[in-house]
Amino acid sequence: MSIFDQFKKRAGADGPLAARTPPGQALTSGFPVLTYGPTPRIAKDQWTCRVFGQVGREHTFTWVDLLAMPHSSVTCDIHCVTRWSKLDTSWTGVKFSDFLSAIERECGKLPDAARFVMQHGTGGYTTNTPLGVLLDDDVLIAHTYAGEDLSAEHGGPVRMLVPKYYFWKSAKWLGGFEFMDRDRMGFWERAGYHNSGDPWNEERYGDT
Ligand SMILES: Nc1nc2c(c(=O)[nH]1)N[C@H]1C(S)=C(S)[C@@H](COP(=O)(O)O)O[C@H]1N2
Ligand SMILES: [Mo]
Repeated sequence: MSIFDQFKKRAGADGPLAARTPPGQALTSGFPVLTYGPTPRIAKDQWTCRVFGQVGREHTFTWVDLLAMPHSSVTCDIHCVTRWSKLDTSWTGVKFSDFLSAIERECGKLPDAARFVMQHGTGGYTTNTPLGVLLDDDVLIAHTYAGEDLSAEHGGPVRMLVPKYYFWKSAKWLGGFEFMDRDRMGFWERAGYHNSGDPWNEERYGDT
């Protein structure tokens, strides 16, 4: 085997890892930081998540509230539209579906009109998905990465993890969920990224 083939094999360009690498992506073992604008520094006891929009009544959750919810761990591959993918990342936090149970306790049953969700990151970042996307079993409101507190650069104390979509669909410094009766585009979606963002279909850019 040539040096080049050995390198490709290590890098996952051939073999079983290739099957886990979406088209046009290259594997990285590092963890690049992709942030538009400054990095907010938020203490855990200052962290809040405001739930508003198409809900019976608004409610703001705190760090203590989050910790009291059922916890789950997810191991998944992540894919950034800037063409890096990272395999086998491990996260702990609260599944969005479990968070939704807490929302329904505090805000009342979600109205049928609540069909889309805007994730709001502290500092003004937004990204949109249909509600159904967030109900997937691997969608986490994450506060722990690889067994450690999530660092500020990667969105700590609390970020979203929506692994089936390009990583821009996972808001760092999660600060709110806005339930919506119709779809509205978030920050990168308005700037030309695809509204859906499925890496296996290479949904990188939209047609707007
Ligand atoms: N609040 C906020 N969330 C964000 C971003 C951002 O700039 N601000 N960048 C997005 C993009 S484009 C990517 S690829 C991932 C990067 O996450 P990472 O820095 O932990 O790799 O976060 C997403 N979530
Ligand atoms: Mo990104």
